[in-house]
Amino acid sequence: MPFTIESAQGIFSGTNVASAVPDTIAKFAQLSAEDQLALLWFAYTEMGITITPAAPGAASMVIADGLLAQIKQMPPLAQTQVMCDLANRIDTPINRSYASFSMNIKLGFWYQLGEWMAQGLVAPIPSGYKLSTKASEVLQTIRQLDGGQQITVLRNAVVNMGFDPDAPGSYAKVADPVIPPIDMGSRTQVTIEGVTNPTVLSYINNMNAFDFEAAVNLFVSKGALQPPFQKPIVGQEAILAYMREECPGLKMMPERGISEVVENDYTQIKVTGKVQTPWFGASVGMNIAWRFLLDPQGKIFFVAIDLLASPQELLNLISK
Ligand code: ECH
Repeated sequence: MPFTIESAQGIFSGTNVASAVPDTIAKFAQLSAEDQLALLWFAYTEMGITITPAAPGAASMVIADGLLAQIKQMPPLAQTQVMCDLANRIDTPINRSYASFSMNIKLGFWYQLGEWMAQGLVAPIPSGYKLSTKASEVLQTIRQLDGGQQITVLRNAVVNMGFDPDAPGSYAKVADPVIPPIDMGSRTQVTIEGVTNPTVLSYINNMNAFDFEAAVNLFVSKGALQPPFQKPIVGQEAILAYMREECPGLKMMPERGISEVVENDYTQIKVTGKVQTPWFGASVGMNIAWRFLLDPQGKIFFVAIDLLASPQELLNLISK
């Protein structure tokens, strides 16, 4: 085989990704639980953008309702303890339930706790809480990130909390309901300056219609999708499970791209543009690149999604 997933990861290697994000996440992970929670509170409230809890999965928030109700009726000290335990990722029944939630339910769970903290129904971060020097530095770094990078750090913190007895990164055990795709008549069609490849256009159009089966059928059976700062997810079945959890409600707005035939009649295509998450809608546009490698039959062998370092990177279509 001319390409392996490993070698495919190197296409368009001149793409500058937002490495400040994994760096910040690594520094954040070293802080105490108290500092982590306070820092998240400061970062979240300072961002000043509003969240739409009606994001996909909101309908299945009932899954978290029991846990939320349990926490709400606890005395304040016990509430603080639960939140610290979540951040400390120790083995408790609450932490195990939390870890079984899908990504959107974890986000919805913290969104609700945040609302209750603001209303004084759940123990807030003590007023006058002073961050350690290290935590202040991390908060300062977060302030300097762009909106898309900030919400990636926040999401990562939320996703990593709790106690998962299985391998980290295992997909949610409590499945989200499968969201029906948008009907054919109401689908949007994108255009991409410089790219007319039907597979790429079809990928974006299917993703925007939440038609994940159709999107996955564009991949070779052992194809791979690599999300930002993650390892590739390999095989159609795993990609479909991932998309069902992570992609409902995403809006993909590709802008421009470049397409080139490479060795053995494979085609590499880089597309840059923006993605919006249903949580923040149009108020946060993430600058991203898709780096596709298509086989000679036009099937997706590999696609990496990168969070770009800066808006200038949207114009970087250099082939190396
Ligand atoms: C409070 C204090 C105590 C501790 C905590 C708190 C609450 C925090 C809350 C945080 C909420 C954060 C949210 C973050 C949402 C982030 C969403 C992101 C989405 C990125 C998506 C991308 C998609 C890319 C992809 C493409 C593909 O083609 C294939 C698939 C895929 C404050 C109470 C914790 C409430 C809501 C970053 C980039 C384009 C790879 C998915």
